[in-house]
Amino acid sequence: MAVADKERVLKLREEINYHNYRYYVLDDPEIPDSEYDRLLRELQALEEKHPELITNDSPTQRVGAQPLASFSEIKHLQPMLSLNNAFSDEEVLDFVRRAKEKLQYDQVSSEIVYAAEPKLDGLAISLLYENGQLIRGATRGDGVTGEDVTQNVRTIDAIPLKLMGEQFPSRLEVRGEVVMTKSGFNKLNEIQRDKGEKVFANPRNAAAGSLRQLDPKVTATRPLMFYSYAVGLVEGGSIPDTQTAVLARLKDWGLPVNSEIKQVQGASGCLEYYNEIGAKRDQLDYDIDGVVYKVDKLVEQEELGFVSRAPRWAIAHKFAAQEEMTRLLAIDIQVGRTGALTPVARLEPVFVGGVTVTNATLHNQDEIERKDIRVGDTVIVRRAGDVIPEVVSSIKAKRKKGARKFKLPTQCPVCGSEVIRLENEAVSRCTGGLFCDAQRKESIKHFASRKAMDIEGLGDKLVEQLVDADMVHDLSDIFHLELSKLAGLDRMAEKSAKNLLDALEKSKSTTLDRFIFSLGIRQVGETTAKTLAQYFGSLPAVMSASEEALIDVPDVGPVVAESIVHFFNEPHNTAVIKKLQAAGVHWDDVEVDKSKPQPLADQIFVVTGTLSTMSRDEAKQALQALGAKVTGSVSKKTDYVVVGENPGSKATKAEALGITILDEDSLHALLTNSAAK
Ligand code: 9MJ
Repeated sequence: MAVADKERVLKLREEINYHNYRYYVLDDPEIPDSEYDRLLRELQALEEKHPELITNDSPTQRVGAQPLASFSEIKHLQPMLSLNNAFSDEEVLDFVRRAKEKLQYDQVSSEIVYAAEPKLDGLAISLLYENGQLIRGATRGDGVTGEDVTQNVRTIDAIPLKLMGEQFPSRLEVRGEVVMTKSGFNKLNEIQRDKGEKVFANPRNAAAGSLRQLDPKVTATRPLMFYSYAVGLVEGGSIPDTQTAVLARLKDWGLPVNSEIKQVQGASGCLEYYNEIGAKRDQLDYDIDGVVYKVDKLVEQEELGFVSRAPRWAIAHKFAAQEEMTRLLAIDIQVGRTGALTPVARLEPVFVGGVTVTNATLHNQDEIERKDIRVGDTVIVRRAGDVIPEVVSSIKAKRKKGARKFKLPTQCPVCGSEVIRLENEAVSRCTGGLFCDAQRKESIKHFASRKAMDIEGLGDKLVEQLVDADMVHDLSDIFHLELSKLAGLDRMAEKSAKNLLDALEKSKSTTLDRFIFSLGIRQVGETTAKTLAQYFGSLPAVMSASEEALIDVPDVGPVVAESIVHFFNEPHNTAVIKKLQAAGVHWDDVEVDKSKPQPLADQIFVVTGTLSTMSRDEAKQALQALGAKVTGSVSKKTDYVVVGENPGSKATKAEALGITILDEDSLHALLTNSAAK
């Protein structure tokens, strides 16, 4: 029996290591996580039964060591390099030219081959493998000596405790970067926030903090990944003769290598790669801060050699920094279309993410408090990709004495109305509605925008002028603008005034869905507006729809339904709609397709529990397509309750009321039979 167990233990370890390799190195898992966990649990159980079978490289032994009091120092067997940086194309051209010169390449007719790699923004580490066993892991430190983080490194599933194959050198130092995935970082911060613990500023800091934990149990819970990009000492074996082939070999030995790495030729190949990766940057699930070019042939690397500790054969081509430091001059309040108050940071201009930034969002009151940001502070501003710049944190050490905490006003800075914040909402809102100039401006901008009424020439600046000059109070006023008054406005020639009036006239002929979208009803975007138009066919039908009727519309939930009913219950909204129609805004009603057979017309259904072949929403849509009404709660009026797995109280209530219960098979039968009618 013990022999069988021992064989099973060995087999399980092999299988688990293989699936780890499929997952982390090939990025192509063969089995679901649940199956992997099952294998691991089986191994744990067997090892518990036979503790004498436990080995240090068993996949169960990643966590286990006791917390340390401090980290000890480790001298790398070969120093870890640092890279010179290039911040412009010219600097890359220079780097390439110098390398060609030293290698005696013809500057015009021949090109050096480079390995081009993303520059991962994490923490560099060195792993030492002896006879294929992971012996220790160390941070880069000063390049010569680092900290011993072996216990923590062992908890990173992507790092093999044992190399694969047999041809590996007897001693091998593997260098690479530990990074935290962006998705993992976001989840981690959510958890930290829920626990009331410190949130991390960015994935790099989170990765560094996780690796420098004295308790490996904490590190084990952190979503860390590792990519290899170099070797240090190689003893008792050999490696191939190019960087590209070395990385391929590391991969064969079970070490993860980044999949974006590519061979390129010459400066043009390098710069092309830089642009390619730059364009992809936002889609990658890890942060990078540039790319690295390495002369591919190791003999050429040797010939090029070093200047102090930086190689002449490699360079890091950096992206424009996404985070910079600047001063927070003031906090202004912006009032949006729906009255939401957004605190906006006015900053001393700073070049970040490739543009000069003077404003950045502070999101809301809670965020300002969480980050403890005060006017006058030195702050870190982040602009990543096309995302709105934001203030990430403030540097407390640089805070001036007497800096005061910020509080959102209790009255709207634009109209003076009361500001309220609903329970469970992060946003504070002005209650002024269309009495508030800011909300009025924003709703007119929205009304005129391309996807709404598409009024050419009625841009943001003009809307602000019109409201400030008291020429427009509500949406309908824009259709009564006069040429003489318009032409009198700043930067408005008679010709453009005339064009605007023409555009206004043209826009009066619109479609029902555009008109619904234009009204700026909260929660009603372009798609919902289209759905409502198609479902109800006419504006009066939408305006008189009850919340129950609205919930029946595909993709309309209770929050959207409530918002729609609320909007049309406001007399000033209905008055504006009347005035718009009186001004000539018109559309054709939409034909609601009633020609299809409706075999389930007037039958009321409730769908509850989890269905295995379709989602509840799909079931709802299928029933509705046959004329059924699908509601959210069971009552005496309900005709059928469709019950999936784990149905809960609705099924109990249906039983109590004696309502017909359908299981998933019966639902399919009903749908098929009804459709055939
Ligand atoms: C990063 N950080 O991604 C190197 N690196 O090579 C890559 N760093 C490096 N290579 C030699 N891809 C020293 C550092």
